[in-house]
Amino acid sequence: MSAVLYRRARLLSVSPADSSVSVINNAALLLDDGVIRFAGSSADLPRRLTRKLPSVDLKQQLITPGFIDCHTHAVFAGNRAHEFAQRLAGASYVDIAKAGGGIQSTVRSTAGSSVATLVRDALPRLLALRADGVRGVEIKSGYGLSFAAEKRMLLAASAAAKQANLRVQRTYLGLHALPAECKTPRARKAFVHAVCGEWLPKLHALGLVDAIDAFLENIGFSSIEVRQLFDTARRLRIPIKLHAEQLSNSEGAALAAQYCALSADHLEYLSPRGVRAMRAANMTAVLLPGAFYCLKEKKLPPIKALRKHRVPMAVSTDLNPGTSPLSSIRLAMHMACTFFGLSVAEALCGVTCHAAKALGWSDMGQLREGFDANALVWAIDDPAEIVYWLGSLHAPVSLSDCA
Ligand code: DI6
Ligand code: FE
Repeated sequence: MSAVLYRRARLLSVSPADSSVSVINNAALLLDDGVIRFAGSSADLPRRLTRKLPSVDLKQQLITPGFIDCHTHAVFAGNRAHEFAQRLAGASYVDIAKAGGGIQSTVRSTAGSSVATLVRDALPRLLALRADGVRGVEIKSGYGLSFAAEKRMLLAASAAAKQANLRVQRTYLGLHALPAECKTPRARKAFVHAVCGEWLPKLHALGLVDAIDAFLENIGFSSIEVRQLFDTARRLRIPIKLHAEQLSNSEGAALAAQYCALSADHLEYLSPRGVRAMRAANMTAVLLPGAFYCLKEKKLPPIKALRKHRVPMAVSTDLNPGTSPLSSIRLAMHMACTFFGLSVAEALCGVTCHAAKALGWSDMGQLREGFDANALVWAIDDPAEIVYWLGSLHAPVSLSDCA
């Protein structure tokens, strides 16, 4: 790929330090080999950089960084439309899970699926995210629950993301649910031991694990169990994430902070202590309004406290077959604003610079020199329109497609 200069653009500049955004008018972008070499006001563009370069007139269109969906379970087989009907008839997520549905239902359809089937099923979801502006995605395993099936999920995550032309972080969600056959305390212990002592080191050695995650919850795993996973991850230097405080407060965010985790995610029941611990550990709070909405949750994540303590807030779809069958990052942003009270600027930072931080990616999510060049072009006037329109109207196009 050779260098191209894009002229007469309006650049969306996001500021991770204070979650603000601004627009640089009459700006230029110089891209070379997938990397931004210059982004800023045309007046500041060094002449020596642009000599003899092909250039494209963007006619003052708005350019933003490619979005990052930093929490998804996009690889799975089957769906849970029948549970949606049950929930409409009054059953709760926890009732359904206790009756063997929920995550177990997706495990039954996913665990026996081949990599090819998992890729085929995941691809349309990833392409839907891409059409909405996503250029980087995190994908979790967690519906396999055996070494072989989790391995297939992680392989499918790599392959599907590649086919959808998305950068990917593959997260081994080792402690998501207990296999149905583990009925005794002893079997439970053996499962946790296998995940932490055997499978994680083996999957890591195969180069399939970019991060790990667990579901710390009454209906999930205890802090003692989650600690075992975190201890192995720390020993292997694998970045840590946690589903924390989604349905109740277990002080999971504070536990994750002890391990300097990248993020704690969901957080509706996050305590003041959890907020302070996240700040002290420089963690990102990942907000998942799609799950909040589908579960008809009433408790809001403590946005004001997160803001006050300057904990960066990322926004993501949580794309999964149970609690958030949502494949639009823009709808997730809209919900984060309407339900959680985020500002437009916070929502835009939430899918760019803060989402990058939630994944430990230091070269994506901003239009800056040295950063990933996967930028988006929007046929809109006001950046607020990115969040405001509902549905597929005004979808962005890739900057690299503008010739
Ligand atoms: N929390 C969630 O929202 C997803 N996993 C989790 O730990 C839901 C997964 C599912 O219901 O299939
Ligand atoms: Fe999740």
